[in-house]
Amino acid sequence: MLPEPLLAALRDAQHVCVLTGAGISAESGIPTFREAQTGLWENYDPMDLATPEAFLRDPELVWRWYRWRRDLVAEAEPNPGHRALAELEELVPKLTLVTQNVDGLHARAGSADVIEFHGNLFATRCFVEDCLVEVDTEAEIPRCPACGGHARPGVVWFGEAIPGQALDRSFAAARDCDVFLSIGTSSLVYPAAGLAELAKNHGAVVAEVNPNPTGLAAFFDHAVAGNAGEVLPELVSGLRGAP
Ligand code: BV8
Repeated sequence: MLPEPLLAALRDAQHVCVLTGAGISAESGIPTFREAQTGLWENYDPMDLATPEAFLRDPELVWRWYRWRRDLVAEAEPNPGHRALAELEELVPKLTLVTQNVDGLHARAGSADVIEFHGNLFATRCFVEDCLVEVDTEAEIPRCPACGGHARPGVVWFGEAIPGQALDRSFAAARDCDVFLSIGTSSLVYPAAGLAELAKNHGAVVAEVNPNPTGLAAFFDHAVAGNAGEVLPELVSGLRGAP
């Protein structure tokens, strides 16, 4: 399933940059961002709930949504796709892993240095001061212990800036890498979706792994149609020289 030229480029690469999206966590049982929300949330559009406006309008509803997602993720386990990326760190001279996901599964799979481009579901920040806070998130509307203002999930909402260090490190890696792998993302959300083009413009071989070819499929040098949980272990075996 894996094109030999892609494996050859990976074998020669000094620096591989990987961008993951919700698709890599789909095989852990976590609904992707755009597929129909299940159960209680089928009447809500995630694109609306993941905004500061939604939080200001109805913080209790937004917290219920995030608590539901935290519970979902707490029950989930990393899958072979996450674990293959953790192994990939040992097989290439330098690997930069950027994830749009907020579920923390890459770290739980053993990836050492994950750039969380959109924050983390289990972090909590003060909505007023924007500092990290420890709060009782079972409260209907958690409050900042310092200022008493609303506490909010430590994720990046639509219309909010990507954390500066994550942005800088990800763009530097896209410019510097020899191979860029875009895995399990619809490539619809910017600036994350712009990383592949930046990599290609700086000479990288770019590939996507997705069972459903995205709108960028024709742009990629290789569009591997398959599930991350199957393709990535095969990629690792190919690099290990296993048949
Ligand atoms: C920004 C965290 C500027 C929250 C997320 C108006 C105002 C401001 C900005 C904008 C605007 N209009 C447009 C924008 C830009 C906007 C944007 O891109 N909008 C899109 C929708 C057009 N971007 C932003 O707002 C960003 N910020 O631009 O700031 C700025 C600058 C300075 C100062 C102030 C502002 C911030 C975007 C971050 C939003 N937060 N998440 C939360 O999770 O609750 S994004 C959200 O979408 C998730 O993080 C998700 O990861 C991400 C992308 O989705 P995907 O991961 O791709 O998931 P999706 O479901 O779409 O696709 C899954 C794919 O997996 C599918 O292709 C499927 O086929 C595949 N798949 C399924 N199974 C498998 C699989 N693949 C492999 N294996 C499988 N088994």
